[in-house]
Amino acid sequence: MRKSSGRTIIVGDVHGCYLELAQLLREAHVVVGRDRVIFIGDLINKGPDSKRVWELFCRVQGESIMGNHEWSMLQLVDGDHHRHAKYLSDLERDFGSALPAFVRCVRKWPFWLDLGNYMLVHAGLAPGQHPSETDPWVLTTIRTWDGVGDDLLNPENPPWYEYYRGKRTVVFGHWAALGGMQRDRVIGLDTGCVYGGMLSALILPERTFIRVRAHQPYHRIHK
Ligand SMILES: [Mn+2]
Repeated sequence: MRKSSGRTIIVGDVHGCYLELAQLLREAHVVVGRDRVIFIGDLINKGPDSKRVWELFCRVQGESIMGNHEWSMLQLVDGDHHRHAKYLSDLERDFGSALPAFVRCVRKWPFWLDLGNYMLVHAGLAPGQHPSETDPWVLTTIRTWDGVGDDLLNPENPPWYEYYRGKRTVVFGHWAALGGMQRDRVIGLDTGCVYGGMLSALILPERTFIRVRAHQPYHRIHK
């Protein structure tokens, strides 16, 4: 059992940036078994070293919610069509014989996590809806809200968090172009490490941040 004195360290979108993750966890002085390390999803793809990210995730006894990249991996493994099919062959090459163990691990990840004062979700929430009644597709991909939920990415529409009225502070990733954001009850943790930005973590209960600069851009950003 974890001691109550442990911190909770919530890590933004890693996307295979192993070196930056290792540095972030070092700077956070993570105590394995005492501190709770929770990832916001999208540990894999785009960056250089998804497998080593997962190995480090295991070493710190990490937990994660589902990112759209892990979810699309499960869909591909299960034989469903997905437009990001090319990522699976990259993962097969990167993970080799360890891929089935990673897939088994990811199948246990929830789409959201309620920490009491904080609600964790990879992309965001639909207005007025608890994540338990929200389509996982929305939870893992939403950026903007069109009034009905058909078009979750249109930059002409307001960001989903403009509509958020809940009590808990929502912590999310997924939207690197925001460059991270912090409001009263909304915290964005994706600071675009894989695009040459930074890797961010939120430390609770202090509500402080640690940020590590990317060693280099590993992938081109697209909207
Ligand atoms: Mn994402």
